[in-house]
Amino acid sequence: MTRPATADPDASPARAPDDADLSLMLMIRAFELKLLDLYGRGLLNGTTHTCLGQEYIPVAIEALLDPRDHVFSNHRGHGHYLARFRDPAGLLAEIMGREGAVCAGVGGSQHIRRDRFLSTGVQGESLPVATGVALHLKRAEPGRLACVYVGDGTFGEGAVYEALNIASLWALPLLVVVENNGIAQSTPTSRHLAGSIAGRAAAFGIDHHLVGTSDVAEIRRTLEPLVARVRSRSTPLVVEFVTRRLGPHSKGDDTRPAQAVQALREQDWYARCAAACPGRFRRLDAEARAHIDAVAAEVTARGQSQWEAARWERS
Ligand SMILES: Cc1ncc(C[n+]2csc(CCOP(=O)(O)OP(=O)(O)O)c2C)c(N)n1
Repeated sequence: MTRPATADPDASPARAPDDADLSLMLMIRAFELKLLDLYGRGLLNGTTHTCLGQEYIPVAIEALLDPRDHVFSNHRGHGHYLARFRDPAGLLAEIMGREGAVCAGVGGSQHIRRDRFLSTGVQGESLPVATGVALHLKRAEPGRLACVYVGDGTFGEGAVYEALNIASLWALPLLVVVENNGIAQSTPTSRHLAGSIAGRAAAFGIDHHLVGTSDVAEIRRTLEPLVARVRSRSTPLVVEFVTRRLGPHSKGDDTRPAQAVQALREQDWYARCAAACPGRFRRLDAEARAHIDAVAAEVTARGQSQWEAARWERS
């Protein structure tokens, strides 16, 4: 689906999530803002892509998954990781290369492996890998699925189509979550995607569902039976979220006019939830920020992580 970057697809009346979901969304938001702050103060090395504006997607999806399902994430994957493990200290230590890092600091922001979670910064790489894992799950663990998060821009990668072809042909339990934020780095979706994501799924005979709301309860209600079908029938499904990237692509590289970004901010789930339940929102937001401030202070004070090659080779 192509659309102007400023369209407001989230027309549903503002309803705030329950405390647990809202706290998790706010924790992810606070984490991402803290990364930009640390980066701005010269305390973070390398690169990092925040999911500001998209936090509700993994929060909604993760509740539909089982810990034994596999999750494949991408370069914009902090929210995917935090929704699964709720471990901001381990992730921040990983990004900062400090003791206690999830992958001893060798993966950084984009390349994380933990249990059945794997992220990569190589666009399109996770689709074929997730498809292979879905084949394994179909044979060895029926009822389990592989969930892969992918951006609209990554639909320009040929590997995506090889994976969709095989997933459909072999009826594999693959859940493809497309985070269509209307832009890929600096190129609007309307200028890089011919046709639509739905049309591309249809070309492979794969069901497609479009989500235009950021209401996590509504998203789950709609997706629950569809995800159950991926498990029971072992068939792939593409779920496309119409969402918004509020931050730059990585740090200081936003090419969009300031008014366009401002328009997106006005449609953000954060603003909607704040308006829907101001008192509860303020309390939970303050708690989330205080939690992440404390995590950042504690992790920043840790020593450098040590990479023990032997330990990783054995695992
Ligand atoms: C194979 C490959 N090509 C190019 C890049 C550089 N790159 C990183 S993110 C990105 C844009 C991805 O856009 P999209 O899939 O829409 O995800 P978004 O950043 O919008 O979340 C590009 C081109 C890369 N990491 N890997």
